[in-house]
Amino acid sequence: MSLSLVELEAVVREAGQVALAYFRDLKNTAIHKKNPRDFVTAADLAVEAYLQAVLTEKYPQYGFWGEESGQSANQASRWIVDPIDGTHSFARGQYFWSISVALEIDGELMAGAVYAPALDDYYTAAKGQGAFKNGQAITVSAEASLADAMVATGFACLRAYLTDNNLARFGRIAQQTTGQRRFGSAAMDLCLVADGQVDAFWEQELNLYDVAAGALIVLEAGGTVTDFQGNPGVFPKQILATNGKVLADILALM
Ligand code: 2AM
Ligand code: CA
Ligand code: CA
Ligand code: CA
Repeated sequence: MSLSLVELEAVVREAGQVALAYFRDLKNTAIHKKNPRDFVTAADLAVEAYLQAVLTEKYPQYGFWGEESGQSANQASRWIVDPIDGTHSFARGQYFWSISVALEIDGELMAGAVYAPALDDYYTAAKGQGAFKNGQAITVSAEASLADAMVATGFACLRAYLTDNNLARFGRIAQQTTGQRRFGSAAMDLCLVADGQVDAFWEQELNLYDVAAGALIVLEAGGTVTDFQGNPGVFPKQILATNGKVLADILALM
């Protein structure tokens, strides 16, 4: 079968139901630490197993790469999956976590879906076809003044041994902007840029499965995706997404 966005939505929404069953019963949901600051729950594993089984069955021509299970043989064209982005939030019963699914073919992002089951918000984009939230077209904000901007970041890199751990950068940008948020799910943060809810988002030390779907959604909503020097592209170790209008001012502070 060739890719159907309607089919993809049904699959990702069903994966959301798998996650919600655990989310509604957190007391009985097993949580392990992969390392002191990276958690995995029974829900992460169940959602990824579900997506791998269904996507591989429906689309045998594409390989699979998931955060928890790793990479299948075919990686030239592949699904890139983060079963739960924002596991720490999930495990605490908070609402900002998402399922992120991207389709990449020969290094090019072709489709992306980010679903926040606890909010029932479904974001999607396909290359050249625009970005959508719950079926409605979305675009980045029109905010052009950094002083009036609302920005979001994350601290996946907040490790004692990293000298560039985002705290100084956050301080610089926070002093020049009106609003700052830290939601805890990079995939969702990118969708908030795409939907104009924030004007920019940046984070360091992420992985492609955190940002692949969200980056395409930002681009299709008319935003920019660059590294911290402004080079266009999806660089998970240094990702900056903006509405385009505050890009230059943010870059000057990175
Ligand atoms: P996760 O919930 O899938 O692990 C929040 O700042 C972002 O950082 C989320 O996208 C989160 O994804 C990711 N993250 C959390 N712990 C991390 C770690 N130890 N290394 C890299 N990324 C991490
Ligand atoms: Ca993780
Ligand atoms: Ca993640
Ligand atoms: Ca994850």
